[in-house]
Amino acid sequence: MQRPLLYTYRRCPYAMRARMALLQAGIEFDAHEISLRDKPAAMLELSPKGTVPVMLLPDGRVIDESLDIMRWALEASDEGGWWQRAQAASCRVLVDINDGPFKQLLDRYKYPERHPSGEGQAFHRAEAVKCLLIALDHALGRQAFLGGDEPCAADIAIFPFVRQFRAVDEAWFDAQGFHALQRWLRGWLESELFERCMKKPAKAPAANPP
Ligand SMILES: N[C@@H](CCC(=O)N[C@@H](CS)C(=O)NCC(=O)O)C(=O)O
Repeated sequence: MQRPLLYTYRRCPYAMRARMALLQAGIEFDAHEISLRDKPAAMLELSPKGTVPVMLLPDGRVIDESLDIMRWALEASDEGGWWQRAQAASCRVLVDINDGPFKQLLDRYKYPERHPSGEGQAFHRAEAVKCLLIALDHALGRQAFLGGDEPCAADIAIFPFVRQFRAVDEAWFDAQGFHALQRWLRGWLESELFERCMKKPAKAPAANPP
């Protein structure tokens, strides 16, 4: 095996951030798109916890946390300083909030039917705004990206989750007046990096065409 193999799921925000980091670092990799309902035995053998992304390196090492994959990719090739800028305390705090409380609230907002007891969808949406989105909007009102004037790993670590949050109710999100956050989100949605990360793998030609 010459290239890393990434077990991935196209719409998973954790897998998106890993793919974006690999692409940004210019690392060629093979992607194995999985079904979350029917995970490949080979992937579970490498990482029994059963989450994507999982990356198998040519030397046999396995990395099965998205932030670790990002670090591995960007440390290997970080001419643009994407990993280094994301180590600022302000960026690390935002990524921690994103992966912790914000993700929990996002799940409750996105899948209210899975959390029938307790507070309702609007409550979790409002809490998610207080928990992360206001801080993001303030940070992005001062500078173009989370780590300064240039993009960094914190931007691509958080962007897929904000995208998912907006997708629950785009009209509501767009009416909230998060101008800086919306500008940043739009920039990433329209970026070449995101387009490449979402490209469906070309179907292999049939071995015996009809
Ligand atoms: N902490 C892990 C979380 C990854 C994760 O939870 N991925 C989800 C998909 S978005 C998953 O694989 N869930 C397992 C499942 O749905 O069975 C990481 O950062 O890589």
